[in-house]
Amino acid sequence: MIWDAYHECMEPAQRRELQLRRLREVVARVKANVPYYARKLQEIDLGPEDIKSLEDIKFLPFTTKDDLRDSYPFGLFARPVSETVRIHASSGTTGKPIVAGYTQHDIDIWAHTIARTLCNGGATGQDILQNAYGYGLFTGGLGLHYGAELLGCTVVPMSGGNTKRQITIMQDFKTTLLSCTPSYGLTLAEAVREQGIDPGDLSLKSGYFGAEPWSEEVRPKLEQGLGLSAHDIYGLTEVIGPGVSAECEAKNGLHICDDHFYPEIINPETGEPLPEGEVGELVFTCLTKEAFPVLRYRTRDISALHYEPCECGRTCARMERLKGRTDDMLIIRGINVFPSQIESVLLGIKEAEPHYQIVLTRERHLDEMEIQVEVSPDVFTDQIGGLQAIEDKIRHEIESVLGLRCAVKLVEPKTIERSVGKAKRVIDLREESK
Ligand code: DLL
Repeated sequence: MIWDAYHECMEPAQRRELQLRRLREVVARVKANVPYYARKLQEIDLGPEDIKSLEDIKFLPFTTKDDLRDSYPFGLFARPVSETVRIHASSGTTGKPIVAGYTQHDIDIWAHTIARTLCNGGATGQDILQNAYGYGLFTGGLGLHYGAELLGCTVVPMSGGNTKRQITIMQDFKTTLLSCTPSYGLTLAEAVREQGIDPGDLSLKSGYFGAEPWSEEVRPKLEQGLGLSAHDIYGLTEVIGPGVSAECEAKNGLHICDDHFYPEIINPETGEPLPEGEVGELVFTCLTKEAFPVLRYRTRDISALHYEPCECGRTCARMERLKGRTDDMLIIRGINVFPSQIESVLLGIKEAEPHYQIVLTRERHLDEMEIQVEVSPDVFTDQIGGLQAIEDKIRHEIESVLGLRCAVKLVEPKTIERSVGKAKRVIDLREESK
């Protein structure tokens, strides 16, 4: 089912017309109501009337995470706080959180984009959604919740954690949809296996996994481990939360709700827009939000855009599965490494479990990388020689893919901390070990 066929399957020319009109409107709104944007637009002497085509978006200023931090908490709101009905925030790893405000209209838009997301993954109003994203300031829990209710699903607001109870509820309520981070999905799959439950005996049909990177190799682990079809869903607090884009059943990129969130790909070094299919930094402009619309927000997420219609009938732009972030790229002895590349290698090795950590240290000015990875319990009880051979195999694979030597340490099952939300994969001790 397509939730909003009118907007999701629009003719490209008609879509562009709608986007252009909304772009002019949002520029007018922020110019009138957000002193920061009013100043920026005045500096370049640009107003909504100067935007003649969508390509003119390139003249608009970027917004960065620093701009948001500098205006903490409500400085970039286009509506007084009294007109908002909800606040969310993302903690991030450094500094002040990013704060997002929503009017009732924004909450309604959000619920619609989530309803689209769920329908993308095959949901209908008959389904029971077990929502294991965290409820609270994080956008995952409440974001999914309202969209699922709008669609008519029965929502089980579990939040993250309490794994045993999650599985009992899943069995007793005959949950058909699951939403959580992919790393927590793996934790749930592991618990299902440990309890001797056949995933086929669960009622799960589709899973909505996002909020953190996951590689294509994780998909079969989630699908087989939980007996469902795994869909990638993407979003960020600064733009709205989840509901920005999601995979349909063709799983050929994530459909962007681009009548609300206008996407661009830019060269992260020069800021120049890049053509269709080229890999660069994702940038979003909120076309319809009232309380906190950002212009050309630089996400630091790396992807590529495609515009040809999908076999499912949707015509909106698609983004490729995220390749990483410009700021989680590790530079190890001068070589650029994304944690997702390491994950792909590990999951290609059958003895390795999808639970790992990358530990970086610095010894005598040289970066060292150790990959700690769990092996399955039956492998771990094997002889030491066997373990050594697996370590060598992983080391060799990593070296041939990344061109980088590293240490590999196989660790006992269950020694790497299980996440209930976003997993922490990289432990960078290089500053401390200098
Ligand atoms: O993680 C919103 C969300 C909730 C998305 C639930 C999907 C599901 P933030 O906490 O602001 O918001 O984090 C946003 O998480 O810029 C990406 O780097 C990363 N991220 C989100 N979804 C994906 C995904 C939520 N599907 C940041 N794949 C984004 C890879 C993702 N990374």
